[in-house]
Amino acid sequence: MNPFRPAFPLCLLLGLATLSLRAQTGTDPATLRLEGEVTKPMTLGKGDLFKLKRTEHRAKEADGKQYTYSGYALADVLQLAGVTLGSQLKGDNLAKYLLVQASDGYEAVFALPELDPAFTDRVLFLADQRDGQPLPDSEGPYRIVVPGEKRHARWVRQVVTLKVLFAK
Ligand SMILES: Nc1nc2c(c(=O)[nH]1)N[C@H]1C(S)=C(S)[C@@H](COP(=O)(O)O)O[C@H]1N2
Ligand SMILES: [Mo]
Repeated sequence: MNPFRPAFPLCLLLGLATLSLRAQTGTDPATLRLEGEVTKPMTLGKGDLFKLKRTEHRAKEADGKQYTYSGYALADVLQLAGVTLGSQLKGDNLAKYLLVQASDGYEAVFALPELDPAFTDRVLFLADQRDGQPLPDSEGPYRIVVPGEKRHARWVRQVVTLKVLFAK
């Protein structure tokens, strides 16, 4: 018998198992793109984020209830791809901004100093949980949280791309 024959059904089985696992969790772990003015454009898998320190924020929603969002600082996420923050955020680099894009086409912009810990103590982050649970598909897997901002218009739901761009 051809020794390579058993490999085919095995691959098929593994493929199907992966597909069904994805269907169960409802989220594709590799959907977040880091692009533009970054050293290393990349598609993030959940494994990349697990390495980062988690941050959280308690927020009052429109329904009057308090929720705790948690996730990863945008500065840390962007640093995975390499971005000019900290000591590099000066001169021409001050004309760069972050464009956040969602799966429904919604977009919002942040100036880099807004998310740089060298400039501000406010930690803008990419939330993947609320009250310890993964965000529902209607919001997640990733949503921007902007602590202290009075309107939640930049709390972009269903984030698919983080793009660093030049304003000039
Ligand atoms: N992807 C996406 N994110 C979005 C929006 C949107 O239309 N699409 N609307 C924004 C606006 S204007 C507000 S006020 C908040 C509302 O969030 P909520 O539905 O969780 O209350 O989501 C923000 N994030
Ligand atoms: Mo809004």
